[in-house]
Amino acid sequence: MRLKDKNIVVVGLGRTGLAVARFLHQQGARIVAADIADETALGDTVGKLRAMRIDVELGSHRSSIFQKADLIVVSPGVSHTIAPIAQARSRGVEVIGEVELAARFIQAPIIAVTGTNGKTTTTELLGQMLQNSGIPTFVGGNIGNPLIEYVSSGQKEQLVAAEISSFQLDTIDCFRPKISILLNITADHLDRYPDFDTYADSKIRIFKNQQAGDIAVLYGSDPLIRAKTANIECQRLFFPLLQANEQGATLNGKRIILKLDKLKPMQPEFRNQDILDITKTALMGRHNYENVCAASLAALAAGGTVEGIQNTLDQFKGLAHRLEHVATINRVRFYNDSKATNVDGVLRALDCFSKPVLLLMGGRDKGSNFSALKDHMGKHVKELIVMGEAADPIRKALGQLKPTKVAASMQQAVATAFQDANPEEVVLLSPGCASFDWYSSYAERGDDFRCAVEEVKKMATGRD
Ligand code: UMA
Repeated sequence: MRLKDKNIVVVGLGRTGLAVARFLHQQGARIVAADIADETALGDTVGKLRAMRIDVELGSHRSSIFQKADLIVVSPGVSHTIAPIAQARSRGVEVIGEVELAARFIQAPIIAVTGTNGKTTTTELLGQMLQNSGIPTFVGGNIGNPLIEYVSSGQKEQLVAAEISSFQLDTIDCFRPKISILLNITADHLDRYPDFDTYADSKIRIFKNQQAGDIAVLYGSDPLIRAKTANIECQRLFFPLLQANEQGATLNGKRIILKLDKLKPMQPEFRNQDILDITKTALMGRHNYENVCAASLAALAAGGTVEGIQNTLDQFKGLAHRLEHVATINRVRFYNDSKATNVDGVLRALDCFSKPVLLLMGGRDKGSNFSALKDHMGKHVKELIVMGEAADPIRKALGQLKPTKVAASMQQAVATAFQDANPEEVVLLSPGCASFDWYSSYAERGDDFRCAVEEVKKMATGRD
């Protein structure tokens, strides 16, 4: 792909947009960098762009900046359906996302991981399994470091393990992973997609360009995923297996049984029906064991060794903000699950606890159906504490089921929960919402929770 002297508009100037602009600048393109935010909101990004003599357009997306474009590259946070982009596309201008752009320059085979929940954990696990099998692997994508940064750096790893979101899949064209993973599809981002079907179809785009010889690792218990992938061209591996003629992995307690007798390439020492043991893993919950199955299958298909995979499972500590145990105070356990930004994430978290849970929810609503939590509220929750913009809709949907309190800050939510909790009970932040009402990211929200728990600890122990 030749970019020199091309007129390219980069839309959205977060981490992705800046990285795209840097890469295009390296390639000698003529760039306009656009964002609806103003200079103050974008911080030092604008200065960095101007230092490269890139034209910067802020405050709105004026149609005129797209008039002369040969190519438009959009960030994941920018919908490819907004009017000026749709108009440019209808005039024949090519519109792609950063993942598509990066993939055109990446020579190494790509293993792409998508799904509503569990993407980051699975991608991290996969990267470590391959590294521990002696295969140098770059890990990036929606996880936080755009793939285009890998291209710009000139790094050349043997494999690329990429977390890919539905937003990124919306703007692919030729992107073809050698191995794809689809972990699950449940309702999310319904503030951006018109309905669940459209969102699900975005996820299915991961298989769009896969061919015979490529591999798809699929969650086998979801009839929707089975139906939507029935006619894809590549080989399907399932977790769990439902039929005798299928290839994939089955979870049996804390053992994963691998059935891969028809799979190539494979390490010579791999024996069909080999078993992985997950007794030592720090990961909690069935959904995480499913993530382990998916990552293990993809790692094996990519040439990883059973030993490398097992070592990873024995050592993996889990990730911050995902069912992260942050403290136990007076025998009350505190968990930070700030990354649970949708209802399914909350369901999965609640399933991990047998003791009563004091559940902290809220944030910015993404069009979620909070009523889907009703059964789990009855089974697991002792008290609900709601906060942020979505406090009211959550309270209306669930408040009649269990004692419910409204908190004006994270600190107040944590202090209230601690006051109302008995020993052995669990205080769980699993918001079921985006964080952008009070915070810049789910990570900042999780950090705030951790600080609030620290405050409670100081008061409870009388120590500073
Ligand atoms: N903007 C416009 N026009 C618009 C809308 C937004 O100019 O119409 C601008 C905003 O003013 C802002 C910029 O776009 O300045 C933000 O773009 P961005 O959200 O794409 O920001 P990045 O920092 O590049 O982050 C993106 C991903 N963000 C989203 O998908 C919303 C990050 O995923 C990802 O880590 C990063 O690229 C690197 O690949 C975050 C995420 O929440 C973690 N992802 C969703 C999820 O996991 O559920 C999909």
